[in-house]
Amino acid sequence: MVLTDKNTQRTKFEGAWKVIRHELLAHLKSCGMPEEAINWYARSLDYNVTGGKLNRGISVVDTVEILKGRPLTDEEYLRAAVLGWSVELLQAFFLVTDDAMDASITRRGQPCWYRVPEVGLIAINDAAMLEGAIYHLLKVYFKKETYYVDLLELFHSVSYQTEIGQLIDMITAPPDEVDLDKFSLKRHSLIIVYKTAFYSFYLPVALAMHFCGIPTSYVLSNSSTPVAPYEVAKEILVPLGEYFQVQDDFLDFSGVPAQIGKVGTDIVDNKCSWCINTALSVATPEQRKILDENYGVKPTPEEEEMAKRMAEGKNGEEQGYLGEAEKRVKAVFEEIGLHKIYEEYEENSYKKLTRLIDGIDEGTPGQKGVLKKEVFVAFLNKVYRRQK
Ligand code: GPP
Ligand code: MG
Ligand code: MG
Ligand code: MG
Repeated sequence: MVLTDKNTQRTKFEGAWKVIRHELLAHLKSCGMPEEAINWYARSLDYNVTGGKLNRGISVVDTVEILKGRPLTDEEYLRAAVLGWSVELLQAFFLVTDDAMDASITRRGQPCWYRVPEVGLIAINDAAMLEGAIYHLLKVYFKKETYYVDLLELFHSVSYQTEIGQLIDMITAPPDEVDLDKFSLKRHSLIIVYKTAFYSFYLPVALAMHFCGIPTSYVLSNSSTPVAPYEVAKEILVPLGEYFQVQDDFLDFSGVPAQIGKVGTDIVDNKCSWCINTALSVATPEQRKILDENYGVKPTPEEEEMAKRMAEGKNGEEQGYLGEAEKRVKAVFEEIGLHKIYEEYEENSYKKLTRLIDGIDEGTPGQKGVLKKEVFVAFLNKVYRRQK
């Protein structure tokens, strides 16, 4: 039952993409661009925007429906979906560039865009165009709205926050200078709040709130103290986003490519991930020595070649090819019981987030135009115990 609902939702959301894709390509045509440019852009959009889980995008539409408390008209649905697809375009922009920066091999079960032979460095421009598409769509669909500037400002500030987060993610993981003393769970938390939480969690909900006309401050019918709903949303969605990125870090270690659609690179890339920080906090001196000697160690050229061949072959259900150093790090992660520690983390996060959500005041039952717990419950249930 729930599954059918989810599939129907996805199909409907993908239906809106057809309209949006057509709009973007028609715009290029109207600029007099040659056929080959239009075909290139179409291929980049098809390769990079669709095919993911679409959680962020669909959440915008879901949140709008919850806040309005009724099904949307066709026109409302399309406009809410434009905001949802704009989040997916932002995500595509980040992923194309992130994969190049992380030297990743596959994404969503296919080679990363920059690794497609005829693409290479053009991926940088393709990524910028994926971002540019957002602002074109906002102009076409929202220019006349009083909240147009709020949408622009939100996309700009959240993008900037994510880029700041990506910067600290990258510079905490220099490829030629592995120093595990530089890592800490505090640094990790700062990285993931900035690089993931704002754009993946706060952005979709804040967009939906603007779309529904929720003001920056209101007074509930059962109290005289003003509420700042965007701040309330942030206080829940930022820790929810942190939990989501810890899951991403854990899946990078524990997931197989067929499950997560990508080959994990955090160990080889010397990333300040939840896994290494947790391992460091409990490692014995012997285990610490193994981590010091093997974390962030690049595979040999032969190992790298094997890893790429395996990723592109039919071996998706397998673990993927691991270099010797990476294998040794993973063995320590297993030894310290990382799976068990993660399970406990996951249960504690769920409890903590549920408590935060329970603390939201919705005013008197049925009060319209205010934040609702259901927005956050729906989000939490989407990510709780996720396997991809
Ligand atoms: C996730 O990091 C964070 C992003 C994809 C944001 C990137 C931001 C930019 C400004 C480029 P990750 O590297 O762990 O993601 P994944 O595991 O999916 O590669
Ligand atoms: Mg990455
Ligand atoms: Mg990254
Ligand atoms: Mg990751």
